[in-house]
Amino acid sequence: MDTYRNSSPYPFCPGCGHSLILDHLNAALVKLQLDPHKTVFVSDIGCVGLADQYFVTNTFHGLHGRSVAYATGIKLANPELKVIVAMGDGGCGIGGTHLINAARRNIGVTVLVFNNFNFGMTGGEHSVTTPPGGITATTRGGNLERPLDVCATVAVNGAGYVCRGMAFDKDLSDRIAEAIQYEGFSLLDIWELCTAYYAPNNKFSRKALTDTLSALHLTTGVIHHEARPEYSAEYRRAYGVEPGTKRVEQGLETRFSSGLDRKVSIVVAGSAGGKVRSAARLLGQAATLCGVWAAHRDNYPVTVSTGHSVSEVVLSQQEVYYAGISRPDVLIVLSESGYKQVTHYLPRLTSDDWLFVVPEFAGIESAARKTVIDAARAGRRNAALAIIAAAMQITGWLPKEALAEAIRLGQRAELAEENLQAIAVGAELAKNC
Ligand SMILES: Cc1ncc(C[n+]2csc(CCOP(=O)(O)OP(=O)(O)O)c2C)c(N)n1
Ligand code: SF4
Ligand SMILES: [Mg+2]
Repeated sequence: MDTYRNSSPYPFCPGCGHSLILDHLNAALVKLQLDPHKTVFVSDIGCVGLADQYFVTNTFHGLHGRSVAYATGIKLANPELKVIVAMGDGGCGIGGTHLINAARRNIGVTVLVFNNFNFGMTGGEHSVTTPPGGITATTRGGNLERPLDVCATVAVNGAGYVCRGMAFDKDLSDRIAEAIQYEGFSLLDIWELCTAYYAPNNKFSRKALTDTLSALHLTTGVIHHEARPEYSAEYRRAYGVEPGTKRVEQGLETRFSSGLDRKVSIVVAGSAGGKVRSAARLLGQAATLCGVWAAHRDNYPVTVSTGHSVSEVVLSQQEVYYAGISRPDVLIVLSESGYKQVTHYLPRLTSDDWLFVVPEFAGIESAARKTVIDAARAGRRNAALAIIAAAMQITGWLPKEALAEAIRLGQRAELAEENLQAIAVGAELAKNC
């Protein structure tokens, strides 16, 4: 191919460095003769973010500062692609951590920083690279912040190829080509002029670029070049998988039918260690095996092995768009700490609802149909599942076979046996209620 540009002219202000850099990028692509179908041009936001649409490669345009994160995902999903990012100095500030992380991983992405020392698109505000004393829309008295050394930052964090240059450099396209050919993470910090804002506000010229480099003791050319393993290849080696290959779906196919004729909610209030969350998850899976939609939320303190553990499950024949519960149809109280979390539900329960409690809460007053269940036979850790099984039997919403199947499909044999027994205990208890 003799060009990777399409026929549209660039939209930039006269003299804007962005046009120069993009012409060098085009020359580099021509030199490398990359397959445009296997090349992805990821653009950031700002004037630089307009760039991708003038090229015939694949493109991706997203949020400000996130281009490197997108590029990382694209490379990881398909390591055969050449992924090139065009981002401004503004994007480097907003998405600086993505740059650092990409460098740490040495992911095979090439980043071209279109460094014009200000936010061009939004009116010339200062950025992380604005030189000391720089006059911008947001630093009228001169910039007081130390400018970020983009090259040193990524080099010290593991980037394999790092170079600083200027939009006016004759050999810029060669450096860009070198960077693209480098297998790991490569970055070029390319200094240039924003002729609408930074240059006129600071009488900044080509010479001023060089003077600023010396004043900041910065050098140009290839600053760092080392051979390091590239992340997407390492990932495939370490995990023995091809990123991007389709996973085998392990869906829960409908095999049972449910007696559910409306949207219902079940709240299970217990304590840490009482397997409340796993019992609620099994309930949701059993519902799915019956072709019922299920939403499941948990509430527990950050210190996971102590305190309350409350799970809320919403079941419906239709998709569940709202999983909030103002009044549960079934409330199961298993422990004091769980009880304290759900007391607000108690006055709302009506005679249509069910309240299942272990014997120590037999005294709770409620308008609901109260059932005291002693699930001690199932063991303290399995009481939640046993009472859920009993509740499903009493309400007729889900068959116990669906719960048993959810256990068999998702649990290790030793654990499955214990849980299947809990269901059997629950079904037995339901008969006596
Ligand atoms: C998160 C976020 N903050 C702010 C903006 C507004 N915004 C759009 S372009 C821009 C400045 C872009 O500056 P730079 O990345 O240096 O690109 P240039 O315009 O100089 O090419 C800003 C701040 C945005 N789009 N997203
Ligand atoms: S505002 Fe600045 S960065 Fe944007 S196109 Fe104009 S000169 Fe270029
Ligand atoms: Mg800029």
